[in-house]
Amino acid sequence: MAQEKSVDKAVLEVLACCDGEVETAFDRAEQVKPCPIGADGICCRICFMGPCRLVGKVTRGVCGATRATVAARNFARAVAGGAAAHSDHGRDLALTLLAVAKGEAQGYRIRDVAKLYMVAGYLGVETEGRSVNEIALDVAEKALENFGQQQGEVTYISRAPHKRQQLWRDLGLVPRGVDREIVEIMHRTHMGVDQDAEHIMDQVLRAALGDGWGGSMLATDLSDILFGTPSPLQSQVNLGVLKEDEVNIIVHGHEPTLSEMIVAASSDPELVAYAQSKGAKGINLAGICCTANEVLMRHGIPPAGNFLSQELALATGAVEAMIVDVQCIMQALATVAQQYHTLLIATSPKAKIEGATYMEFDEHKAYDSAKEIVRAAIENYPNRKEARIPAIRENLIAGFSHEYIRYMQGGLYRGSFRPLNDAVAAGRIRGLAGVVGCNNARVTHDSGITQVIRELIRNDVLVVVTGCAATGAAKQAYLRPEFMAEAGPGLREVCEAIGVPPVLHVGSCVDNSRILTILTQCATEGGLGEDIADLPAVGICPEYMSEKALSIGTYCAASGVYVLFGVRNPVAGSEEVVRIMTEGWEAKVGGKIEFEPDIEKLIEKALAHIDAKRAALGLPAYDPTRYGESGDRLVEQLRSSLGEEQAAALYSVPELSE
Ligand code: SF4
Ligand code: MSK
Repeated sequence: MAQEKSVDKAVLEVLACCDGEVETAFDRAEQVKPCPIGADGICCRICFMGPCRLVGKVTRGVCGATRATVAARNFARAVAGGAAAHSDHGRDLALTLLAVAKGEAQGYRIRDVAKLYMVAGYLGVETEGRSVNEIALDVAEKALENFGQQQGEVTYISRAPHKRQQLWRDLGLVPRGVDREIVEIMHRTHMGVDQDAEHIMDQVLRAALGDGWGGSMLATDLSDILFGTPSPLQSQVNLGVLKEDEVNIIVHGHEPTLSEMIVAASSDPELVAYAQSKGAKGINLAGICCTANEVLMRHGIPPAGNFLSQELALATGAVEAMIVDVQCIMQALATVAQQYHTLLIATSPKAKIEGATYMEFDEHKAYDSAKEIVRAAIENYPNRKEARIPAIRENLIAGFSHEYIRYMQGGLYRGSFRPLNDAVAAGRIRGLAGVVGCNNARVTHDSGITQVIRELIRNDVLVVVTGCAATGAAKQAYLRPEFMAEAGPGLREVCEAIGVPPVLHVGSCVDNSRILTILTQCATEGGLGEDIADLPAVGICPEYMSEKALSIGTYCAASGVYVLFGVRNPVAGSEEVVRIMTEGWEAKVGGKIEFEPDIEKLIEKALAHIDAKRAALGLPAYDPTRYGESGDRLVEQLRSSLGEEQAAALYSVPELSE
């Protein structure tokens, strides 16, 4: 039974250990049955004549709304929620950059000046003869304008391939301002406004584009400017990164503004000495969810787990403080924390949590706030009782920003996407896939994520990962270079030549915007068409749970990508909306969204799409026997001469010291 809950051994160990002692999302998923009408998207509760449940013979609500209108409105509001979350995150980073530029943000500085110049170029900010702070101030203000702008175009639309920009303009899909499109969804889906499902879904495309090419892309860029653009580094993952003899602090949520300061404070000599005075050997920092990805990508701080591990981390009894900000924080955490000694510290003025200790994080005195929070964690160390940390952790390599992916294909002066495009064109790499998104307690934890990645790699598909999917992959050792031994022969050759794993961790959920940049660079490099929709590429979200995942899927589809979701179809109750998102969007924008809960079928569909795109480009059909001479030979020779274990050791990441 427990076996079906997760494929993560550490999760299973803690679940077995705390069975009957603590209630988790795994238990509640069994107790709370989803309402099938709501799950299919055909329950309308937009006005108070409802809720109207359009099932069986009931095809219209009290106002006459059809299933298509209701399903489209429900989907639209979910995307608006997701786009708002990403975009508010981006806005907060712009406000932090503004405060840094004015010298009002204690502890922060501009870490990547080269990226600041690049972003200034995108935003039309003059750089000649100006100081870094003057440029940063204008960049922050231009970024903020993109959120509140009422007319015109979100600036980063100009970073898409020309053909795509033109298509969006012709279709009237270019977002005017990030916030405006979200507000317009809320207005249009109010009772008695937009009643045409396709017209509602057009606005969904426009608002989601404002997320992907607006809020999220700005969030990524501004984070890189403030905290550094990631490049490859080693770390570890899973609950075994918690330490018996140190003060364990977990950062959980999304925005790097807070976690960056916690990283700095946790190595402050004064606080380390304070931890030692309480009997601990030091301060050990780990992450959960996307905050984990932010601090992993830039500092190598290990993720303790992904979304469904959050309660279990506390159930180890070894966590002195879990520091949370916004998004994906389960309300049950406060109850779990109270069962152990953990201090759950809420920090965002946007997110008060009943049962948590509230310590507001003020970016204007960020370092002082962070030190105060870390001090509270240290003071809790003597309260720890029994710790049950599973001895399970895995090594990984992360930090593949799109800048680094370009750099690794030719260095600083000759970096390009030419080698990748050539490998795809020749059939050495069959295609490209982004495997992203959450965990969902309705399906076996990490199972869909790992099955999809494993099969794609075996079929010579290069995979990039973000969010909780990246953590799920890392826990199964997929982010180690030796995982290339599992790859198909052609992909293995490429990974050996460049020296990278076949699964590249590109960041957090907002960093799905890095995938848009990678796809744009592949599309404009030459040899694979001239638009994102021409590429043999797919986006897959096997275990989605959040509204943000729907926004990400929608902006990818609007950008020309075939997107497959696992779990279940949230608009299944309306054939018309299903048709709009599939054939309709494919004809209109070249991308589409399909929901396929059967993971084997999902993989088949992904590979069939990649092959169809290869054929449309006139590329040779994928042939797994054609390549792999160098890679195969090397690995096979090593295996036969040294034995499996020693051969694997040659590819392995050296063990990290404690
Ligand atoms: Fe029912 Fe129409 Fe009101 Fe929706 S908007 S709850 S369908 S009456
Ligand atoms: S944290 S949005 S569960 S990926 Fe970004 Fe993970 Fe999904 Fe939250």
